[in-house]
Amino acid sequence: MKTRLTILLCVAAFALSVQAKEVPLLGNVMARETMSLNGEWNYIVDVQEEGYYDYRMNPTRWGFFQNAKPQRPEDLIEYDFDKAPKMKVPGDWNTQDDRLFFYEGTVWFKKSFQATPSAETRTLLYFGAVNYDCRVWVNTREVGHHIGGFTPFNYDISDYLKDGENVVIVKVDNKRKAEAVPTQIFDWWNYGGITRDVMLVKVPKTYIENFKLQLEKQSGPKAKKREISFKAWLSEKAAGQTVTLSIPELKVKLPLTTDAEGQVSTTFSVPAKMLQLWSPGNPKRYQVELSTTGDFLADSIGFRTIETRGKQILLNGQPIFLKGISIHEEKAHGGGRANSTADAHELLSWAQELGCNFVRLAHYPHNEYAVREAERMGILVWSEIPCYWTIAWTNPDTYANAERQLNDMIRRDQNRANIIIWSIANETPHSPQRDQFLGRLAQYARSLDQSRLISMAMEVTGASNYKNRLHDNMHEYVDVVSFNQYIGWYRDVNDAPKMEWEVPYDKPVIVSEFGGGARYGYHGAKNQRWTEEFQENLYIENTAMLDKIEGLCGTTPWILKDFRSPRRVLNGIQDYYNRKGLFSDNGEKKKAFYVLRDWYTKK
Ligand code: GCB
Repeated sequence: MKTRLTILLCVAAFALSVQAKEVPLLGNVMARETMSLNGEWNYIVDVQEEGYYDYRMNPTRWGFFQNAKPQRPEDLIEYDFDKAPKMKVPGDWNTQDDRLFFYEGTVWFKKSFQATPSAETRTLLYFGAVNYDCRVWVNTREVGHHIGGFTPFNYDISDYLKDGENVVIVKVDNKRKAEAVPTQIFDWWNYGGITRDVMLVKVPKTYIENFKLQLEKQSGPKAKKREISFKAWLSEKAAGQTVTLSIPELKVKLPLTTDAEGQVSTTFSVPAKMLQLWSPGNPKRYQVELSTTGDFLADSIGFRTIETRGKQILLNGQPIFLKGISIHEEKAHGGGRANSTADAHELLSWAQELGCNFVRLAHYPHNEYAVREAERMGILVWSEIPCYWTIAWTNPDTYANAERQLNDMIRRDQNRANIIIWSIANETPHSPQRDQFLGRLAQYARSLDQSRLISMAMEVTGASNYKNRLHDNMHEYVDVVSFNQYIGWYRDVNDAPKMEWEVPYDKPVIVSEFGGGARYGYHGAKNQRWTEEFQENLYIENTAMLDKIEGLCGTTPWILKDFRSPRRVLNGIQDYYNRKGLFSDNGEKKKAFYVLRDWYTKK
């Protein structure tokens, strides 16, 4: 009886020490006062989660997050972070330790840092992304648990810090699960680890949590004034605070007073003549500043409108053809997760060489550097959450997870002029449950952001006598009807020239994928699989076929570069790479590159 009581007390004490301190996502983290925690972190590979569960599979209070050290010679402690090897954060573990190339499981990370907490400020611990499931402790106290591998999150750790040395420990688990988003199967490498930046962010006690600034839809091409709407919210429901918005180049300076929710919102106008609109040909951005008595935030923001009219997509009121390409977040050379402006620049320059004005950042939200670099270079973006293939449509936790990822994707990037499409899914099997799940997601996206288009990559559902028909109940929810098709690769080899298309909706159409595989340097006849000639011919026939689709407003062929995938096992050809790239994994151009480039030149 006594033992049971002790156990209960221990469990209660353990539960009390576990307090979630997650706070809503901080917008525009790059403009804040930060201290980077990037660099070398010690790591311990923990196949059986020995550092979290005891031998009865109950969470143990003696886990690795205690960062324990023997106090007496006879003490038994079977781990030691300080003797463990180190790896780079941000970074995936698969490409940093040969033993972990195929590893899917738990790895613990530890970093020490110096702090001087002050009562006047708060400190947030910000993670750009951790794949997939992570728990975080600061000075042995758990601060939070996060799932989802491609979106940022932050904890207020002010009350956990001490003067001098502090320790942060992160348990990362990238095991695939049926109820996860993405689910158990997906065609890309499941890179594990702390894959994006980690930092401490110093903010005042009440800080500007996020804001949204956007150009309202055209009031007609001849309008003398342009309307811009602005909304900002503080971290606390503090009424009567002044938030000043200024855009010096546009001579805007607006002091606004917060309401009971700690929010300000307004719409103001600027002379149309004065405002240069952001576009691929002129990616103009304005310096925007927000200030309160204790906080200051600056960003470079572009103004543009995006809308549809019948089967057209209009950028700044003008029809545009989206010359796109799909991209995975993998480094241009050698693989591994990309996470820097330089990584992004290399991939995006290749896209520009192809003649692209648009990229599909597949199949999950890419890092913020990539989105910002594309914006600076004048490249429009389709951004997506990983609702890919067979999601657990009836599981409420899965829905909550997907919605959370959508929320954080939008909240992070809502001021990026180049993002024009939020995509909520890719190639999902039809069912009423799916429609309900995705319909809800589409409505949620719209409730957060009415200034962009919503789409998803659908599939061709019926084909007979060379007639392809798209039917998807989700057509009602999207602004742009997009679909993937693999004629010439997975089906109907040689038949692309005969194909007809029917997309029975009065909405713009994007072909969000087409393509086929080729091993760079492998040559042969055009009907020989895996040769560059096969892929070249596929692009010739597909582009001619796509020209016949009524309302085609853009394409994002699959894919810019060969990328790692565990599903691609063919020795000597694939070697764990999906070979549908127009560039090889070493950056060499395949013949099909030139076909697409020439087609885009004519568009
Ligand atoms: C698709 C998927 C993409 C795959 C591609 C392929 O339809 O959307 O993730 O990698 O096909 O290569 O099969």
